[in-house]
Amino acid sequence: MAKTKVLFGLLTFVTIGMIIGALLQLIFIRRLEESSGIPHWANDNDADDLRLGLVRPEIISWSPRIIVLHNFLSMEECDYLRAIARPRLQVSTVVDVKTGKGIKSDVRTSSGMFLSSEERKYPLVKAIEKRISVFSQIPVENGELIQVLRYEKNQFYRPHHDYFADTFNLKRGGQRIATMLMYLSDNVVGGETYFPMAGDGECSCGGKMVKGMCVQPTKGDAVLFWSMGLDGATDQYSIHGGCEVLEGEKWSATKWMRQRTTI
Ligand code: PD2
Ligand code: ZN
Repeated sequence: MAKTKVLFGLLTFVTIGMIIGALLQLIFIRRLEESSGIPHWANDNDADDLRLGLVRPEIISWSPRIIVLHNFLSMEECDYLRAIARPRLQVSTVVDVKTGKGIKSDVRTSSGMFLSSEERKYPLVKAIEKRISVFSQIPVENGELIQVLRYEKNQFYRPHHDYFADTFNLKRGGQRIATMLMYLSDNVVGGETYFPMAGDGECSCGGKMVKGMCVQPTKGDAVLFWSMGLDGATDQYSIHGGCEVLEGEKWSATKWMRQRTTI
């Protein structure tokens, strides 16, 4: 009986010792994580919306100012935007400098649609708009409605500026300051976004070697570029185009941002 009691006591002692040891180890690991700077963003809705820790910014040019934001959208966000856009696509237009209205043109041969102001309130769209606003440091209200574009084989968007050359479009919201161009599809050959005045190298644009910088349309990545310089004047160097798609379908989503609120 005495032996059993001793054995039981020993077992209890060892078990309690093991539990305390495990707890001490957990505290130690937690402290180590905290000191290494790895943040604890689990269950943080803001961090989820901003994809903190997932988005990787890469500055590719200061003049014109261009930043590639790798992993900016999740695959689900890309698929969602494509799904709501597909049934509503129409032949894309460009702004007529005389009237400020949209007109069909062979400068741009894609199809596109705009999300509605009602769709801006959908949680997924809201999260994307908030992310665009934080990474660009431009208020959500200054953003135009998101445009989704589809380029099929041989379609392109000739080099142009996103800032307005007409006065009509300046009335609501002022000039366009910056553009966030998000890529929604993979497996595209060609379809690069091309900046002829950036860098002093060469790149492949729709299969042709050109002077400037080209950004590959990688699903989930985004390119943020500025139509105005740090001096507040429109930046002619921000000229850019969508290279010809050689294989596959390129889908992109554009958010243009203005000097003032558009709402
Ligand atoms: O979709 C593109 O690649 C593209 C290229 C240049 C879109 C725009 N500009 C635009 O929407 O302004
Ligand atoms: Zn453009």
